[in-house]
Amino acid sequence: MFDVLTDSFTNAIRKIRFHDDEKALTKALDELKKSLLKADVNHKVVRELVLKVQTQTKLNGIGKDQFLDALRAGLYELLEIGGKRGFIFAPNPPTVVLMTGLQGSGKTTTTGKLANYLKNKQKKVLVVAADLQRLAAVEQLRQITAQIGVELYEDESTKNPVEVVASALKKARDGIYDVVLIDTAGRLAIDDELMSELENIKRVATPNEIFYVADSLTGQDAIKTATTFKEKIGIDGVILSKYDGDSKGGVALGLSSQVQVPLRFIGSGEKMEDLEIFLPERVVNRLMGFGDIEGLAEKTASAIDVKQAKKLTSKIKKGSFNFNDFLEQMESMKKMGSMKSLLGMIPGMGNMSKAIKDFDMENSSELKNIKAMVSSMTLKEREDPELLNNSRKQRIANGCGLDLVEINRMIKQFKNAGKMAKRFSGKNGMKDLQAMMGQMGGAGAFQGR
Ligand SMILES: Nc1nc2c(ncn2[C@@H]2O[C@H](COP(=O)(O)OP(=O)(O)O)[C@@H](O)[C@H]2O)c(=O)[nH]1
Ligand SMILES: [Mg+2]
Repeated sequence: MFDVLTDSFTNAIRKIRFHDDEKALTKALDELKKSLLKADVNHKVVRELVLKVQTQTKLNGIGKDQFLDALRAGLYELLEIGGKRGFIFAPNPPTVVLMTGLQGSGKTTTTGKLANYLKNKQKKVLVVAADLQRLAAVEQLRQITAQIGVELYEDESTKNPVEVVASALKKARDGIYDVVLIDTAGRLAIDDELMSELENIKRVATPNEIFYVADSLTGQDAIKTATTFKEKIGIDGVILSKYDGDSKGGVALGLSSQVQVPLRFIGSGEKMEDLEIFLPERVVNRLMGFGDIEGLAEKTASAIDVKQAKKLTSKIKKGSFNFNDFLEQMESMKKMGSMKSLLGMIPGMGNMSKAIKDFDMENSSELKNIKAMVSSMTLKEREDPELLNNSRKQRIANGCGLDLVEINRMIKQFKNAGKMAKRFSGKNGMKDLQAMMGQMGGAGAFQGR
């Protein structure tokens, strides 16, 4: 997320050359304004921010550091509205969350992503199917909850979402649920029917939080509809969906201050893992090119189970990393979502992530080939790659239907991965990783074959 915005931003910052005079400041402010407008940040928001940065810089003495400090403070203030971040648990479980939004905005998908996010935090979640407008809606939620292994509450005996919500909550309060997520119906546009249905659901659900799911592809319209929802039924947070699309990113920057409701999460893909918590300080860091180590660590930690990671690290250090470990590692990378979103979080890599074509782990033919190859190995061979002489390799090639050339390439790749992993597990790991990415010139190595 924030690729386009970060690029234009860091470019603007790089262009700033100060010689302690007002002309230089004006130029820098101009550059900043241009890059913000280019990213589709609302013009009023841009004007206010630029004015603030100008005033503050002048106050502290014109210079590059003062300018960057003022910019950082201004951005932070813009994003830090209301103080609520991510998911907030009620003092007494279950935390009840009402998901609202227009039809097609991504409510159901986002409900699934949130449920998945909470499940990874070891929370017991009940998802409630309260969109009874379309037959397919319940089925969609059934598939999503089955996929992530979260319980769904549905009631086919009624067409009234209020009844479904009431009985779901009764069940949740009797039970041991930490969180209840209620997926509701949307309309194509805001109308009275939608609002009164939501009002009724709100009355029985007494939610701790109402989230509004806004489609970032609708640009400034997303902000208008969020504002209307806020006025009519009250919302506690916005989740911006489809941030992976053509959106230039500016909506996310202006949203909190324009709607006066905090942006809590950002959805950036159709997969259940594609949800990120929106933390102002991280976003400011990323925008200013400092990367987001914390976000990276969090994403990695939620995807890899800690015990497994420890086991892996010690194996890597001992050099006894084998094919079974390799497969395991590939699987956990798949869980982490795209390479691209990870790279954007590494300091100094923001620019590079754009150059790297999204490498789709899930549908990667490479991963399928590796799996095929490993499954044609004997258990001994999997544990001890050194056993693989030419005749064994030929047998494996025949077994999995791949060329010997292909097998050799993958084995070589495996050995490199082992070496690389060993290097990165050392104390200069992050530096080494950056150096390596630099050598690769960004793209090539990760592009699917
Ligand atoms: N690319 C992308 N697609 C999304 C995202 N969130 C939802 N979608 C897609 O948007 C469409 C509508 O989503 P859905 O959850 O059914 O919307 P609802 O009508 O508000 O429940 C579906 O095709 C989703 O796969 C996202 O973050 N990125
Ligand atoms: Mg839906």
